Amino acid sequence: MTVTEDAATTQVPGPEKEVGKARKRKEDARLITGRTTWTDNMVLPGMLHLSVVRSPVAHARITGIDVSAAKESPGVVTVLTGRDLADEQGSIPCAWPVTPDMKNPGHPSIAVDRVNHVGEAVAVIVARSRTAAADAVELVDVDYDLLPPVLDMEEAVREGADLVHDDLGTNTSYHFVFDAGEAGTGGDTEQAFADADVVVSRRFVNQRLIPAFMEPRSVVVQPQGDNFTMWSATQIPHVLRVMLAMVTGIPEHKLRVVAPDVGGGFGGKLQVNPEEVLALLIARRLGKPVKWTETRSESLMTAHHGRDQVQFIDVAADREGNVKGLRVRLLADMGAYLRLITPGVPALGAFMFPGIYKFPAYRFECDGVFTNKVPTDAYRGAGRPEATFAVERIMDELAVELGMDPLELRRKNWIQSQEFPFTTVAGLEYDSGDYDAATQQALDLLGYSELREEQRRRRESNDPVQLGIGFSTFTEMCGLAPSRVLGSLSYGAGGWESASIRMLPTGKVEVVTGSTPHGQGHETAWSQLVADQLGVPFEDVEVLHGDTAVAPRGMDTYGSRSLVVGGTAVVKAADKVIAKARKVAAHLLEASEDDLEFSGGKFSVRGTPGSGLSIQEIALAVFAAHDYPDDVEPTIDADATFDPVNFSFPHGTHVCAMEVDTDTGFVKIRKYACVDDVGTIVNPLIVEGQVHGGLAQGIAQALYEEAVYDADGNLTTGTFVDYLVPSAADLPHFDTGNTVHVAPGNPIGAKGVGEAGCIASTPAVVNAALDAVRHLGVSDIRMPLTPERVWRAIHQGGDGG
Ligand code: MCN
Repeated sequence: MTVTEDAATTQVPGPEKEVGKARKRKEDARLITGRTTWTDNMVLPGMLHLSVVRSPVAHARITGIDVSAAKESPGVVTVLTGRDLADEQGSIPCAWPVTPDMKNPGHPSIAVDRVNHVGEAVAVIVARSRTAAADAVELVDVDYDLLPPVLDMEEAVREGADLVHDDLGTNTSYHFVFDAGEAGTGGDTEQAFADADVVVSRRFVNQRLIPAFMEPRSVVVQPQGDNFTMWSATQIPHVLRVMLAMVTGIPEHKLRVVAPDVGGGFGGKLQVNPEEVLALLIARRLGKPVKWTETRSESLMTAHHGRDQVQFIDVAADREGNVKGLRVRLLADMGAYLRLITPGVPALGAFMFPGIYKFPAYRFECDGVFTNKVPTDAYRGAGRPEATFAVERIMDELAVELGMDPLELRRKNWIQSQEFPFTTVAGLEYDSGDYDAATQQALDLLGYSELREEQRRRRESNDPVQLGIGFSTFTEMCGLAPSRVLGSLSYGAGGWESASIRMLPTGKVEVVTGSTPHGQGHETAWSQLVADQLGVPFEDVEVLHGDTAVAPRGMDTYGSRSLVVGGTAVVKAADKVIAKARKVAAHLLEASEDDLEFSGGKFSVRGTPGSGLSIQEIALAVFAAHDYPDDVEPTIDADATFDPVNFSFPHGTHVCAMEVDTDTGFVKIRKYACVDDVGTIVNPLIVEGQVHGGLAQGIAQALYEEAVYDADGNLTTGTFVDYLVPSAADLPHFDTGNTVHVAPGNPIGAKGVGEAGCIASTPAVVNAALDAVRHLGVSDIRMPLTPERVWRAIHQGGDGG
């Protein structure tokens, strides 16, 4: 990894500082060796096990359920159906109504009289062991009266189409429009297109993906009288507690939710799962602890999916390559129901389609469409990868149309470094950056000129293996907050974050954070922040999270928000600790507060730096508190919240060099270089790891992964044999670098990194493959770029799909 810094805009941490150190993650030893408590490891006395009977059909009326044989099965305690739970199950919440008239059919945790996708719960077995529960699933006999499945979005919106929910009278949940002309952030889009010299139009398919987190979903519920504790492999214990209280009627103060160590989520655990509701209802009904852990095939088939859009995108420009307008129309597959933020995912993308370019006019329209498939929702990037893919692909197509170099076209149209802060045509205020600097560094890392030369040689010699180079120059809105925006879009969640710092008498520090890591390394990064602020050793800091009884306030982890929002709350709490400790230090040192300076963790009287009291000594002194005046409290603990006024906007340039074997259709990433700007970097090792993980997922969308349904609505990619998650061996070496432009919106100066690699990489890879074979008449290849699709596109035309 390389880092370049722009002296005018960067904050370079000193060598003695923790921030900026490539610390190995303190949590990793226990995570990697499994010496921790994953939810499924938990065993409680008298605990019962749940197994879910799931619909094998996509769309049907339930005409009868016979559970008698299952009830007789050895070890089975009871079997419950949707009818048994109808009065108490409520509806799984959707917290993001994108339009006032959005149609929401409601989502039962367990189907009562109708199923709308394969895998929907129709009965729950409660048994003394997991195997007894699983065996009895086979004995439940359900009669289905089949209805035609609605599986294709473009069919679903046609006049007279079969309906997923006939009581709604339509398959369209909502029609969301953002028009920059009407919003006052841009000109008249139709006029811009009418006046343009060149218009390029494309239809892209952004295929359905499965989050495929490492640890399957799991939930344990323990009832104690009318109190309940739930352990769940969730990203959102705080939001979940609020939502479960609303859905089940269990008072919030009687419900504690704990996310122990969680093995990945990627947005897939940003959800209120039907099984969490069912576990709670059944534990309440039986007065016994219960556990549900999904199998891997249940996970692929029923945990929410991501992406799944058909994108119609038009770009208008003049002959010189100045972009004049952007028009986007989306069909976004909601699946059968609206889950926590299903409708909001494409709506979030609405603000990112213009990318880093100065489009003077922009119009976005999106239809959220119901189909008989598992619902979609957040998956790493949630709306932003889809938008970035479309704009970065169409910029290449425009360059071809104009006969321009794709990078030159981008340069001509992107925001210049001196123009920040820049308000885009979508109304966002981009904070800081330098797209030229990141691009230059990425080209150097790639060895751009030599590869272009090799491309020319291969083309001239008609080599069966052709070489292409693809770009993605991207930005994203992350650091999800501010509440002033999010709180008005959704109900149930704003965008602030909270932290508490407890100074223990022996000088050790407990940091309580509302951010809930599930693989991001917050314990390490937060310790680095606190070590610097308070001047205490990194090792003396412990970070507590994920338990609503320990960390009562929080908005959890998603949208690359934790450092920018949660980390800042930690810094602010540390500042309050220092302010409180200053009072105590003044009293103990018999000096005025104004005469004290705080440096390297120590208060000393100005002019006598050798003497004084460390903040850790003060923590012990307040424990005794024997001679304090009334206005000095016997604690220096502090709480803080942070709610920024804007998102943060990391950016970067990703460049992929790709070999395409024109005889076989096999593609191979020859080299991948990327330079990301995530503002101040707290931990370079974590940042590089986050970029690597994101790249793996973005490249997987380009080359390997797709959730495929057959004509009856069965998921045909329901195992890891068919759903191709790449391993490290399938991925190239990554050459990564950073430029650093401090984010003005938070005192750390950081921007989020958790989704960057995933958002940026997909179009770079597809653009590279197309660049390799465009001279053979190929102008699109549908993702994922399987050898068969690539071969077909080269030899039979079309997008190979
Ligand atoms: N960081 C840093 N310097 C920066 C930015 C971030 O050192 N300038 C560090 C942070 O301190 C934190 C990590 O990088 O340790 C990620 O920070 P951030 O960008 O704030 O993202 P979040 O912690 O909010 O994580 C959410 C993000 C998302 S949205 C998905 S999806 C995702 C991701 O993180 N899912 C993950 N990374 C994942 N990593 C793992 N292992 N597992 C997942 O499920």
